[in-house]
Amino acid sequence: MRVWIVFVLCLAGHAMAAPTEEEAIVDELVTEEPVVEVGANPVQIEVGEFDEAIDIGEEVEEVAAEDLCLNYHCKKGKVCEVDEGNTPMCVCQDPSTCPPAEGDFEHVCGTDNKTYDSSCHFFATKCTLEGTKKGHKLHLDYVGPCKFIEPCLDTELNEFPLRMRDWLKNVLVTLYERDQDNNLLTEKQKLRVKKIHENEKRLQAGPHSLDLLAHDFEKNYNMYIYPVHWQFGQLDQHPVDGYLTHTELSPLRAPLIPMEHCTTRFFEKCDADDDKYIALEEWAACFGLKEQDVDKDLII
Ligand SMILES: *[C@@H]1O[C@H](CO)[C@@H](O)[C@H](O)[C@H]1NC(C)=O
Ligand SMILES: [Ca+2]
Ligand SMILES: [Ca+2]
Repeated sequence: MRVWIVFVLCLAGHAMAAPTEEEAIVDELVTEEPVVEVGANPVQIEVGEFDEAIDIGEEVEEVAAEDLCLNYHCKKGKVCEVDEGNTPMCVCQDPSTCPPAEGDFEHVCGTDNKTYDSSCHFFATKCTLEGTKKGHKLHLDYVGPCKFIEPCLDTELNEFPLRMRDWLKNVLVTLYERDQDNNLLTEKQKLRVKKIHENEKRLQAGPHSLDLLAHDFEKNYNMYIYPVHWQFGQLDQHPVDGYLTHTELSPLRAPLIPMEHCTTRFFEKCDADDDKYIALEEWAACFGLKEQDVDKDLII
């Protein structure tokens, strides 16, 4: 079973903070409760929600004839059907067969700035547009209904990586602290995070002034190298190739946009060569890492 990670972004005071004790639950998915609470801070974010969007291919496994669809996986927006020749295949899901949304929190906003009832409705609709230019350009933009998002000013854009970097470091340290039986981190990862954890000069989680964050980055630069790589590795999964597609970036980007109006601009700028992929080198540069510190081996 997939492990779902609920991160909490506490954005009060315009600061990204690490998850607090009760709020960040790392758990197997056992409930179907609303996972994204928009409105009151802190906002819970279900990072697992969007990785279904990833094309996992249409793989066939040996199954008993009676249920050929049982182990036949279709990407989100498609469902399995058996054709006349008894061959299972993935076909577009009819959006009307999606479970009805239980509230606004299930709504998603597409890059067409249209609100869809749920991510199921979104992907089913996207599937019907497959092969068209419109379908190719349509992505899930963010969670929640479409809304007006303030333009991101240049000064704000420059502040964004400072807070994001600090937040990544805190997420990782928090995972480490709760890792006793969950095995969220591999032994190798734990060793690396242990060093950050033991750093006495480490800034505690919580809102910090931008000056302090900038100062800390300069002073404790080495401490930030691993968290930036780690996050890239978390996202670069389908496939693991050193590049992030829009879909791979979605688990991070989609919940962040409604709260952080510079998110879109930040990730657009990250793709420095504008090829629609964020390469590890581009990602690292976005977070202020030096070229010589980009290391593919840190990810595995
Ligand atoms: C997107 O839709 C929202 C809500 O309908 C609207 O307020 C906003 O201005 C739109 N944004 C763009 C970029 O058109
Ligand atoms: Ca990839
Ligand atoms: Ca690129």
